[in-house]
Parts: sequence; structure tokens; C-alpha cells
Amino acid sequence: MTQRTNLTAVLHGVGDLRLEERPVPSAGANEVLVAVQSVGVCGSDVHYWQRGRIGSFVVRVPLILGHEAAGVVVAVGPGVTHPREGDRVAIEPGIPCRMCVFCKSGRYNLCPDVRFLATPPVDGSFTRYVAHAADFCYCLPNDVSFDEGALVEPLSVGLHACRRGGVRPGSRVLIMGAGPIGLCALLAARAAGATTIVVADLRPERLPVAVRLGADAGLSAADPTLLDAIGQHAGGPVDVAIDCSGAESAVRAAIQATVSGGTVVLVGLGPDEMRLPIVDAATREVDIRGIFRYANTYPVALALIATGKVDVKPLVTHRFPLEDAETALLVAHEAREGAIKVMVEPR
Ligand code: 572
Ligand code: ZN
Repeated sequence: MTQRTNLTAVLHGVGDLRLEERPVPSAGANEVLVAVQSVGVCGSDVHYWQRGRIGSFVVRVPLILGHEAAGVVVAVGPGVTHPREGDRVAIEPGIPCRMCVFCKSGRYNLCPDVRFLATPPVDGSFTRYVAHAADFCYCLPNDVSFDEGALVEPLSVGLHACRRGGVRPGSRVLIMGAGPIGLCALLAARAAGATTIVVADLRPERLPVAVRLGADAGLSAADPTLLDAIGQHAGGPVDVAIDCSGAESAVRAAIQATVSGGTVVLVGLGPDEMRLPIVDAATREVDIRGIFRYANTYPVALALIATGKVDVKPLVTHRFPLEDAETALLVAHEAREGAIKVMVEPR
């Protein structure tokens, strides 16, 4: 049953999150109205709340945060045949223009006119009801929970990073950074058939988590002999290194640890400019590739979860009702109590 009020956590300025009743949106043409059940807190939500901007994306308040969402379709707009009322869905948050050369070639994540939830000026999903394009809502298989549906979003980043890196059966992979995205890259690399995966992070408490999720080794990124340790545990230089930290020293280590002819994928965003061994990379034909979010990952991610090939459930460490969205942001920010993925549950 659709309620008439729509409790929403609204960002009004740096550090100023308020609960408000907003009108329930109506599903426009080709849209569905979704009753949001689970939303993951992403690093970008924390950043907008703490700093009010990411690069040139400046929060024009008020803004609703949250872009990792799943819920139940409670109404469908004109023209929608699928999904139907009552369907449980994962929401892919970026709606591209569908008409530009990037959209038409399938690389719709590169669409210059993409509208992405919780990226200024587009509102997100820390709310009970959102209207969203029907074709960017994917039905959850029967045994896939709302939390898992929401986790398809960060898992998509990990899958896209592995695709860009060319991770395949037998690959030896290094992942720098064991936060939620590093761990999703780990799960995606394992599902892609990587035989050896080494994860490094500065925070020692995160390393056993990576090992529990299937890493062959969890190494301290602070270790001055990190490169040797990577080589030892990976059995030589790695085929693919995925940096999920954005730290200059980590990207440098990623380049150095990668085999000639291999690939480094930059996922974490740090400073605009870095001092890197770029001639070493060039002369060893180490490809350095970036990623921008993801494309064409939702159906694959849902299938991997439904078939048990990827288990994202252990990533969820905390759950809060929508009323406690601010605490959720704080716990995620401080990575308190071993927090990995913090979920907000507007249900
Ligand atoms: O889940 C997707 C996602 N993408 C992030 C950050 C968090 N979550 N990106 C990093 C920031 N960029 S951006 O271009 N921007 C703020 C739009 O700097 C997007 C991708
Ligand atoms: Zn995100």
C-alpha cells in the first residue's frame, strides 16, 4: 500500500541532514514507483555530507543522498509493461540519454547527459518512495534479498573493473584497498576465475575480512617490503592490478607489481595529479585504464548472486532505519566497529 507521506533524509548543507516528509512522487511515462527497502551508504554519500562536493560536483541543497537501492514496485506509469506492481527490484541508479554515440554503442556509463541518483543535482534514494525508469529496475530472483539487490551497485563497480582489467580464468590479481569497492572487486575477480588474488590495505583490521571473502593473502600496504610480499604470495608479478584506494603510493605499487604486458585499473579517485613510474609502465607495455562507474552489469551481477557464485551478504555489517540515516553516514565515515557496508532501511 502506498502511503501519502514520504519520509526522506535530506542534506541541507555540510553536516546538516534532516528528516522531512516529502510528497510521494508519481511514476511518469515509462517509470515505476519503488518503495525503497534497502539502500547502501557509499563513500560518495559520506563525502557529500562531510564536504559538500566531489570535484566539480557541488551539492546544491537540498539534496537527497543514496544510490545503492532495492525495493518493491508499488505503481507503474504509462507505457510500462515490465516490471509489474509487486515485483522486487534492484535499481540501477544512472539513467543515460539513450541516444548519444556512447549509449548506442553500449557504453552508456560514458553518456555526458547521464542522470545518476544522489549526484548533484539529481536526488537519491534515502527516502521511502522513488520514481525510476522502468528499464533500469531489474527483478530480483526469488532468493535474492533487498540488501543483496542494493549491493548489486557496488558489485557492478567491481565487475566493471575486472572487465576493464581483462581478469579471466587463471589470472593473478592484486587489489589495493579492502574497503567495500576493493572487496567487491575481489568477489568479482574470484567469480571471473582468477586463481590468485592478493589484497593490500593500510588498515590491518580489513585484511582478515578480505581473506574470509576469498583473498589468498591480505597484506599490509604499509609494509616497506610490500612488493616482495606481493610477488611471494602471487607467485610472481600479477596480470591485473586494481587500485581501489586512490593513493599515489598504492598506484605506484600496482604498476610495479604488474607483469609486463599486464593491466592496471584505476578505480579509487585520489589527487588530480600523481607522480608515477609512467616510463616503466610504458616501456613494459603495462596498460593503465580507468573506469567510470559501470555499464551492462546488473543482469550479470544478479545472476552471480542468485546462483551463489558471489556472496555479497558478508559485506553488510550495519543496518539502520531511515530515521537514523545520519548515524549510518557517521558509522560508514569512521568505518567504526569494523563497518564495511552500512545499510539504510526505509521499509
Ligand atoms: O557507485 C558508483 C560511484 N561512483 C563514484 C563514487 C561513488 N560511487 N565515482 C567517483 C566520483 N565520480 S565523479 O565523476 N562524480 C562526482 C560524478 O567525480 C563518479 C564515479
Ligand atoms: Zn557509489
